Amino acid sequence: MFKSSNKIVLSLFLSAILVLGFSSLNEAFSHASGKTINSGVGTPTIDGSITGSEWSTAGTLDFNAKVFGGGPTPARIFVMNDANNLYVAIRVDRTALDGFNFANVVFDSDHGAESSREIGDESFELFNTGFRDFYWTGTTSFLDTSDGGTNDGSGARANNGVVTVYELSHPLDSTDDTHDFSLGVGNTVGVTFVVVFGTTLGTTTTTFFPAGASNPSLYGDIVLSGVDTTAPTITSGTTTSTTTIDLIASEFVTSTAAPADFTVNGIGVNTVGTVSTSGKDITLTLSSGSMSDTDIITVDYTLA
Ligand SMILES: [Ca+2]
Ligand SMILES: [Ca+2]
Ligand SMILES: [Ca+2]
Ligand SMILES: [Ca+2]
Repeated sequence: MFKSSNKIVLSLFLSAILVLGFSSLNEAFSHASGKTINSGVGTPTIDGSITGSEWSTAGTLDFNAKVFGGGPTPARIFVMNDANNLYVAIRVDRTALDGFNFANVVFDSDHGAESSREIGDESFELFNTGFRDFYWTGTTSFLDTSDGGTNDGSGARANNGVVTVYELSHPLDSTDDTHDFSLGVGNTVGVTFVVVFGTTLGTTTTTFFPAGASNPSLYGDIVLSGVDTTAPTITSGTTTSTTTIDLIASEFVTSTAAPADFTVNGIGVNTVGTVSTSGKDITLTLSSGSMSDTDIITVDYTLA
């Protein structure tokens, strides 16, 4: 079989897409002291499991969750964002998935810290039946979809015998402006978290943290992180077949790296078909073209 791993020269050039600045909505007010979560940059997999380093960059806040028939039970909130989405995980010590449980995240969208919620304020939750995107009508929370809006985001929950984990995501700035917040990196937004445990809808115990949903002046804050737009330095590259290039980067690479992020130039080499990433390892598989041991290959990497 053709092997060329030490004979091809890989010249690696990096570039970055600039993330446009966002207008600032809301810098003037604050909520409960000591309840600010500085969001970290990251893109988790929404599957109800905190796996390896998945949430290692998250900002966290601990609280005690009441559970039906027991508690309080140690719990931790994790918050991350990337350029497009807000991610929240809530981990509660629990040995089995309850018959009925959900997690709800409620926002003071304009960070005004008023004593009552305002029309359009964001909330979203992972309910027994799945992810649900809400807005405040002025008197209650309604599904965005009940008013012509869209259900924006996703969620999953699972129990591994030790903890129940909820993972949720919601766009920072969807096109459903009437029913969703419009946030950008660097913004601060008021927030409170709600977890509900029970056996059925009628037998539940609810924890609000840090405050009940009705009074935003008592909420905590999430400060959205700026996003690193500098592509990782690629420290080495080898070809493991005539159509596969393995690259090693200087830092973790987002799991959302896509073929469009990479351009491969060389004799007979032009199109990246698939990209797989694992930590600092990036594997490009070409969908057209192939390499020989006399080619000089250039990889351009754009971090979206
Ligand atoms: Ca996960
Ligand atoms: Ca407000
Ligand atoms: Ca929506
Ligand atoms: Ca919404």
